[in-house]
This record gives sequence, C-alpha cells and structure tokens, in this order.
Amino acid sequence: MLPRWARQVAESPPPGPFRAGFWRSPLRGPWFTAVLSVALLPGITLMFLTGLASYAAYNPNLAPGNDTTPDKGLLGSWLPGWPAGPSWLYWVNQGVHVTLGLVLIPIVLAKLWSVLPKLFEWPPARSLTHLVERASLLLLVGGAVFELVTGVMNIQYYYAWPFGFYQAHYYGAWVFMAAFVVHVAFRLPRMVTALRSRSLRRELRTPLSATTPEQPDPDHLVSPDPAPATISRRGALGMVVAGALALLGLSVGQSIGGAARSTALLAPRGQDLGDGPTDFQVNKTATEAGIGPVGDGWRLDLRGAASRSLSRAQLLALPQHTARLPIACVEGWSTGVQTWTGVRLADLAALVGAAPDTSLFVESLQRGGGFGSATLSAGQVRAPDALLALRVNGVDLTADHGFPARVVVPALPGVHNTKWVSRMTFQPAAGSQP
Ligand SMILES: Nc1nc2c(c(=O)[nH]1)N[C@H]1C(S)=C(S)[C@@H](COP(=O)(O)O)O[C@H]1N2
Ligand SMILES: [Mo]
Repeated sequence: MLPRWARQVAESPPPGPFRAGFWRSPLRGPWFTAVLSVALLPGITLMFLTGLASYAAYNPNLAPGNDTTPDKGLLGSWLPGWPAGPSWLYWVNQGVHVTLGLVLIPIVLAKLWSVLPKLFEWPPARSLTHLVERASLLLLVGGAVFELVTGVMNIQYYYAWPFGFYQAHYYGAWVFMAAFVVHVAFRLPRMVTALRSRSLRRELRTPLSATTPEQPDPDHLVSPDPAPATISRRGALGMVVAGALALLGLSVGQSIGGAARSTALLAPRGQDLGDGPTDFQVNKTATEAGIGPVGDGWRLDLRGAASRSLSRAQLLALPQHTARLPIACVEGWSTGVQTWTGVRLADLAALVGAAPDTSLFVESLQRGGGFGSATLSAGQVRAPDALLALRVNGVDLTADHGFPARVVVPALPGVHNTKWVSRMTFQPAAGSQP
C-alpha cells in the first residue's frame, strides 16, 4: 500500500499536460496509433537489417583502415565478411537504408504525436512494472529519435557532436532495437485488436463531418473530453503519407545517381562534377583532400612477397580490364554506373608474388584524417571486376575522380574505393597489421 501522501500526489496531477483533459484531439486512439505502427514495423526492421549489412560491408573484422569501433565485442565480431558482388549490392542496401530512413520520419513523428499524452502520464509510476515499462519506452523513443537525428545530420555533413557518428549510430541501433523488440512483444496483441476495431477502407471514406472519437481504451489514448474534429482521420493519414512521399521524391535521386541526381533537392552535396565523360558526382575534390597536381614522378609502391615500384605508364602497359560499376557511399548517394578501366587487383597481387588468400591494405597520397586508406578482404582482391582504375568512361581519371589511380571494387562501400592511391600492401592473413 502507498502511504497517504503518495496517494494524494497520485490523485492530484500538476496542471497542464499532466491532466487528461489537456489532450483533446478526437483523432488520438488505439486504431490511429496502430495504423502508424503497421507501417513502422516492417520499415524499422528493414532499417536495422540494411544498417547491419552496411556495418558488415565495412568488414569489422578486417583491420586497419576499415572498422574503428572499439569494444564492439559480440555486437560486431560475428558478422560475416562482405562479398564482392553483385555490383549493386551496397548501392541498393545503402539507398534503401538512407532513403527509407528519411521516408520514415513523418511516420515516426505522427506516431509520437499519437501517444504524446503518455509522456505526461500521472502518477509517473504506479508500480515497479509500470516504472520499468516507462523506462523501456524512454529507450525506445530516445533511441528512435537519436538514430534519426544522427542519421540525418550525418548525411547533411553536420557533425555537431562530440562522438564519432559511426560508433554512436551503431551502438544506438542496438539499444533502440532491444527496446523495440520488447515493445513489439508486449504491444503486438493490442495493435492487432486495435486494427480490428475499425475498417481502414471505411475510415478512408469518412469525411470530417462524420469524424468521431474512438471508443475509450485502457491505455487512455482516447481523450476523455474530445474537441470537435478539425481534420478527418483520412486527412491526417494523408498528410503523413504526403510527407513521406515528398521526402522520397526529393531524395531518392541521389541514391539512383546519374541523371536522376538533379531531382534530389534535399541532397546536401552540390553538383561537384567533372566535365564530359567524367561528369558524375564527386564526394571529395582533390583540392578538399589537399592533393596537389600529380606529375610524372608518381610511382605506385606495390608490396607483397616482393616489392615493385610502378609508373602510371607501366601500369597502363599491363593487361587492362573494364568493368561497369557504381560507387555507392554510406551516406546514400551514388555515382550511378560508370565504366572503369584499369589493372585487376588480382594481377597486381600476382606481380608481387602475393598468395591467393592475402588481403590488401591501400594507402593514398592524402595525409592526415579523412578516408585515405582501406583494407580489402582476399575475396574482394580476387574478384574479376576489382580494379586499380586508371581511366573512366574512356578518358584518364580526373584529379577529382582520383588521378593517377583509384580502387574500384564491386559491392564495396564507396569509402573503401580509395582515390589517389600511393601504396598497396598485400598482407598474408586477413586482419593482420602491415
Ligand atoms: N583518398 C581518398 N579516397 C576516397 C575518399 C577520400 O576522402 N580520400 N572518399 C571516399 C568516399 S567516402 C567515397 S563515397 C568515394 C567517393 O568517390 P567519388 O568522390 O569519386 O565520387 O571515394 C572514397 N575514396
Ligand atoms: Mo562515402
């Protein structure tokens, strides 16, 4: 039993949002919340799976230059290696992850609005179970907001936080997913009941004049003192769908790349392009990366069982291979498919007598910070279309596209397709440090 003072506190909520009469929208109710949940359930599941796949694509078990997550332990080390094909694998995965994340924003906001009175529930805790449940909702809502906000800030290149995006977004995803699984397990039956309480089809035919509140529910989502409706349920749901479609339409072009890029008005990157055949999206220009003009003195420092130093002319004299591949960035944009020509990584491995199971550490001319190095797995090195590209779309690489040479590997995240390559080290066992 609660002491008397506690019962008094419980029975007299502070004024404002803590009182049930404060919340008067006639649209709030279990059915409305459940409809939004139905959209979020597969959406969030797909976000988690594509996020995990993206993490695996970084090859968390390959070091160095790829994954930088400290103490990832069981959260990361069980992930399988990432294949070097089909070439569109990372393109599609990351396009879905980023575009879907944007599309879900209006749905998440509507869902949070629909349960907002619960945030001000009074008393704050009725029992220990109730307290634990509310704490788990804090992780659920906090986790969802954290993942969406950090995700959007990251694709907008707005790094206004004291932590690394990559680690925080990954750990945050696990915290959120744990709370999400618990939430779904407890609420699924209520969602199903709520969905059965009304017919979506009939609701979509109901105008404002016939919009009435749902039946009072045990969760107190339905207002005890509803105001007259100012928008119908179909109007409110239509607004959410319109918002989601607008975000889709204004951002999906950056994931598709090529000509579609110009439709992506929400894409943060301007059109940092080359001319003519090299007229496709550049992430970081040579100037931004601090790469000055590269002259005839450039040599590729190739290391394996033996070492070789190769000029660009010598590389061009080796057998050339052409592959049509997209470059797809973790931030969801893509170059679209381009035609790359250069030397197979496998041929370079053979040139310095590297064994077939060696991984490859790639370094660039870039100094300090940035994405100037990467490690590729043995499978990625051996892929027939994995290249040290010297030319693109029939012309020499431009400085912005990575002249004198850049790595291009099918299905590899853009960040590992190192530009301005200076040194390549084939290392015996995957994961060993050079
Ligand atoms: N040396 C170097 N290589 C790099 C980068 C970089 O900053 N420096 N950016 C990477 C990233 S994050 C991506 S998505 C691709 C983009 O290639 P693009 O700029 O040619 O479009 O290049 C990768 N290669
Ligand atoms: Mo990237």
